[in-house]
Amino acid sequence: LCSRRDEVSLAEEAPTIFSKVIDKSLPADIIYEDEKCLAFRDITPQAPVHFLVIPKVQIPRLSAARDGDAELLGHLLLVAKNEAKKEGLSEGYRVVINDGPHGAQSVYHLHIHSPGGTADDLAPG
Ligand code: IU
Repeated sequence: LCSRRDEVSLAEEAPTIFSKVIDKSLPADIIYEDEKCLAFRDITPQAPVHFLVIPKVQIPRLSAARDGDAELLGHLLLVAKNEAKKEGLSEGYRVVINDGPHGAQSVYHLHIHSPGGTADDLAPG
């Protein structure tokens, strides 16, 4: 038996606040939605434009992703770049995934950060 349950702690597998964004029980500024994912504005933006792209299935963190998630992960990246274009980030932006305690991950539902704006806002860190 090899389920995701074997690979991550129960704490990490628990539903997060993002499950409530997905089921619409928590209001969020959703900028894109399809059958596989959602994009919404970060509640504490770190740049003039800062949105998150999340899968509707709860993969807790990137390190819990499996080979079978390849198509979904690629889809999330393409949604990030499509939304960045819609947001007018023609000069560029960052695409960031925080993984685990040493990666400063705070919400254990995989998410891609796409912050963008002026170069000053995008200093490394
Ligand atoms: P992290 O990569 O897990 O550290 O990022 C979590 C992000 O989720 C962080 O930027 C928060 O501001 C953001 N967020 C949110 O947009 N809405 C929420 O209700 C919560 C966190 I809780």
